[in-house]
Amino acid sequence: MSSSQPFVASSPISAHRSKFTWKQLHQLSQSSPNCPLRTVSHCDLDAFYAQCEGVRLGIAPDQPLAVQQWQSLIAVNYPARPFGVGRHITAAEAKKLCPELICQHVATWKEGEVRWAYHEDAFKQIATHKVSLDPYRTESKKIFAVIKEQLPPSLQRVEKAGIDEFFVDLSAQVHSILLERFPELAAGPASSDITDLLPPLPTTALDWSADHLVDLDENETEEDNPDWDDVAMLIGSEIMRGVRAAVFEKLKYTCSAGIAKNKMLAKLGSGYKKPNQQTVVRNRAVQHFLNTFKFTKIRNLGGKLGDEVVAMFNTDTVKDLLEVPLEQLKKLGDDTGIWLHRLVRGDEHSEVNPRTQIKSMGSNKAFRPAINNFEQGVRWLRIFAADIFSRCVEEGVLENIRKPKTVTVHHRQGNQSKSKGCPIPQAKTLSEELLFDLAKNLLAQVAAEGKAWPCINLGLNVSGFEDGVTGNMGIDGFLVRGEAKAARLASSSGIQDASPESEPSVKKRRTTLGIQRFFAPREDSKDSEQGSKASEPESIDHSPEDAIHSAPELPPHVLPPSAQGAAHLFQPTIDSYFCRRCNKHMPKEDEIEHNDWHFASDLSNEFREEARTRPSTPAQRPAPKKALAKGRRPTGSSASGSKNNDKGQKKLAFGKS
Ligand code: TTP
Ligand code: CA
Ligand code: CA
Repeated sequence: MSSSQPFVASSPISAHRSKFTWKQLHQLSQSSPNCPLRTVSHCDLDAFYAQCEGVRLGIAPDQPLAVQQWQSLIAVNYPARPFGVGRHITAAEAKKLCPELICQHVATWKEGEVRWAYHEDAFKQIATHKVSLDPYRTESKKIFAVIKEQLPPSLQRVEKAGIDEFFVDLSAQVHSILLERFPELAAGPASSDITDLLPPLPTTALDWSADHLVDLDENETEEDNPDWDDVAMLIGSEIMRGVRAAVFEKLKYTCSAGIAKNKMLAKLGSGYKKPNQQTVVRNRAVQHFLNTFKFTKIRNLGGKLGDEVVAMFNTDTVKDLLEVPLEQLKKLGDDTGIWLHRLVRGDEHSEVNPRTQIKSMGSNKAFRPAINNFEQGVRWLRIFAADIFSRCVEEGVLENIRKPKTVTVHHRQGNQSKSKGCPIPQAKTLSEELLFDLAKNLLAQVAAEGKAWPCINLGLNVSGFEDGVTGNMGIDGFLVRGEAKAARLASSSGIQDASPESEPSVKKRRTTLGIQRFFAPREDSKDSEQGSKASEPESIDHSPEDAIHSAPELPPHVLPPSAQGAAHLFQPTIDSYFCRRCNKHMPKEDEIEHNDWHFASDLSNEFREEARTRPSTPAQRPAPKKALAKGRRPTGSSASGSKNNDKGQKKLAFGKS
């Protein structure tokens, strides 16, 4: 991984003027997603879990190595791949193909224990152990830190996009290097007109030697004069070579990178040549590059949306889709059609979002054989609580830096999924015991509704992470008051609300799903037992007792559709969030706040409704529809459905070897 310094300021000047303006150069410094000089990278670790195990155990990098979960392989290093070893075969089959293969089992939590460990016989213990991905999360954090260290603090924009991948918007740094290297750019425009074109660029030394370059589009030739966007890409590529070298030097991990004008292309680029390589998709090569792909390989087109497009237009190639007129694509819905029309042309402008904070975390376990009673369930909840709590500690809950707001138990019996959630009391410091108690109560509610056993999947999730409570009485203050009360009620009494009532609402929502069902968060990892993902809306229906009189005030962009204009105008991007309740797209970063708004406003509405219908004396009040136990009042929450079941198990294939 050598770094090149290909620019000489005094080099001959090309006769051709640039097609870019000073204004666009300025946009580059602002990391504007619409800047035509934009430079984005995606970086993905090679055979990540396998590298983690290799480094941890001091195994030579050329030794074939796979990571095993029960009988399956979940990561295979590059030396093992030529033997035909891959995720599709079992550990036993792999050993036959490659007798020297080392199969390292992932760490596991043993039922009843509160620490994970590497257990020798773990592969036999599917019934009593659960997988821990902690070791990989820890390495992921180290890698993230090294990447950030490598980039100038004031110019960096890094987004963690999965356990082993990152987006970096290199624009601002590229801008600063351009100005350093090219005095003609540093000098600024001769006139005050920022729409003037940039000076021609030096023709020498676009030295791409260390990179894999994607061939140019048909009507472009290498002899065509390069422009400043090519230089921007080259500088971006140099930066990424440095970043990758640092990750290797400090942590001994190799990764591959893609450099392009947007996230979608950068991501396709990082998978294009692996391992330990980087691919530059120059702007003039975009269509040529994209034409080689099936569109189902593009992020967000690998799932249901991709299937639907294939079925509708009878093709899975980008090339064929280019022929489909926009009007036809709009059969998928106007927004989706426009989005797709742009996407297959490489036109995508989602931001690299440096908010890398975890918004939710979950711990769950699929049971084969199923578990059959409450006590067994509770033993697993103890592990889940320990697992989640230790991760919460890393998030800074003890220092009150960040705190989750909600805890939810997910339960599956046959093909019936149920989720029950309650607020986490914010007044107390979060503890493992508290999480466990809340979880146990929630499971008790599930059990009390009957038909809970045998259970084939149980999970615990905390969500709605927010920065520590401050003095402001915005939504935080509102929720703190509401939650404290709700949690008191939840822990002191059984919580009602049988799923038959909540099921229809989920069904109804399902039928109204539009593009959002295609954008369900997808965790990079296949392991369905754990993983943190971007937050998802929790369906929480609190009782009137929990309600507060008025909904909180929020900035206009998180107001519901009836009250806002901004979200209406928002164009969906590869990363946008779709609110299924408002039927609107909005920037991903508004998701949490927006859902908080719904949460708060639901509480408020229910309170008002309750106040309106409440009989004047207690004696006149109707009995709870379904009380869990004698003397207990319905107070809680319920939601059911399978929305949390997208475990992102689908493999992303990018034509790797
Ligand atoms: P990937 O980045 O998809 O794959 P990889 O890093 O193993 O290999 P590559 O060099 O092709 O990028 O996934 C990252 C980790 O996530 C992977 O090491 C293990 C886990 N994972 C699974 O457990 N199951 C899966 O199906 C996939 C795709 C990933
Ligand atoms: Ca990877
Ligand atoms: Ca990955």
